[in-house]
Amino acid sequence: MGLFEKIKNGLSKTRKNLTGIFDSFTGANDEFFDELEETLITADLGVDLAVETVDKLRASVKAGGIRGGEDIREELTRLLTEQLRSQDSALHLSTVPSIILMIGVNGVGKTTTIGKLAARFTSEGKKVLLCAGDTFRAAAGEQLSIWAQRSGAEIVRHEEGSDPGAVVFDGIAAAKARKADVIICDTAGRLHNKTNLMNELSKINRIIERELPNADRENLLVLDATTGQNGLLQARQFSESAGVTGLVLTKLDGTAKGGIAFAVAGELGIPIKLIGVGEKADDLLDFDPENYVRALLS
Ligand SMILES: Nc1nc2c(ncn2[C@@H]2O[C@H](COP(=O)(O)OP(=O)(O)O)[C@@H](O)[C@H]2O)c(=O)[nH]1
Ligand SMILES: [Mg+2]
Repeated sequence: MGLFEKIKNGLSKTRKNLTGIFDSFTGANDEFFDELEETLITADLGVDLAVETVDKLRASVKAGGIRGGEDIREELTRLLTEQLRSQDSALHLSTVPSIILMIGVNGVGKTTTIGKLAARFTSEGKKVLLCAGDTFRAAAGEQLSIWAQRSGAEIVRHEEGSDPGAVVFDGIAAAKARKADVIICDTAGRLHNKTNLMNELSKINRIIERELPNADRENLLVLDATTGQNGLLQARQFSESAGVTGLVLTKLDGTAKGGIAFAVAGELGIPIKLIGVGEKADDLLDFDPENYVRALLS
């Protein structure tokens, strides 16, 4: 199965619901718009955005030129793509070294995404160094070591319970000494409480700023797309306290409804940069707004 098919499969529930509405289209009346609005809300778009989108669609219909369900589908595709397109989806990692800090709550797919990125970069001939900054559990370092081995990346790892800031500090020093192209730092998603976690991320941020003041840097927040609107809450918290330059939406091969992409992009203005569509090394895609919307609507 191609990667695009995997997203299409994952988003099939939303697509079927929307397609049902388009197919049964008998006219742009209130009933039609209400049903569409409800379906968009159910698809995790969020109430405000669903209402706003349907209002725009109403205006387009009023302006003329939209007749059948197929025209409506095209117009909705245009409106939703627009919602995502104002964003810069590219990863900016031109300096040597450049650095990625992967953040997000437990279980969303941080370590897996690091593994996938490491595989991508090494296959491009880049030298990659991983920092095992999740020292909360030994298993986390273990998991990252396996990805390092698989992808041919190097890894800096300390023992369980040690200071994540120190791991990042050592990782940066090692990357400079070994002339690595990209450093990717893992972090814990769960600590004794949220304040601890946010303090730790601030500390890591400060270390990176001090040790690599001129390096290109991405703070990628990983969100599990199947958690719906809760993802929006997480995005808000992390972007306030940890500084987020981009989002990674994972598990889009699963039961995700897909609307969360529009909600986070629209409400927080954080660009989506990558999407995860499985557990394997090559199950990672650059985010493409139009493809994403087409996977939902066509
Ligand atoms: N189906 C699917 N599973 C994923 C994806 N990304 C991660 N996972 C799985 O989600 C679970 C948690 O991932 P992990 O990387 O350990 O999360 P972390 O706690 O944020 O580091 C693992 O079982 C992964 O294999 C994805 O895109 N699709
Ligand atoms: Mg992890």
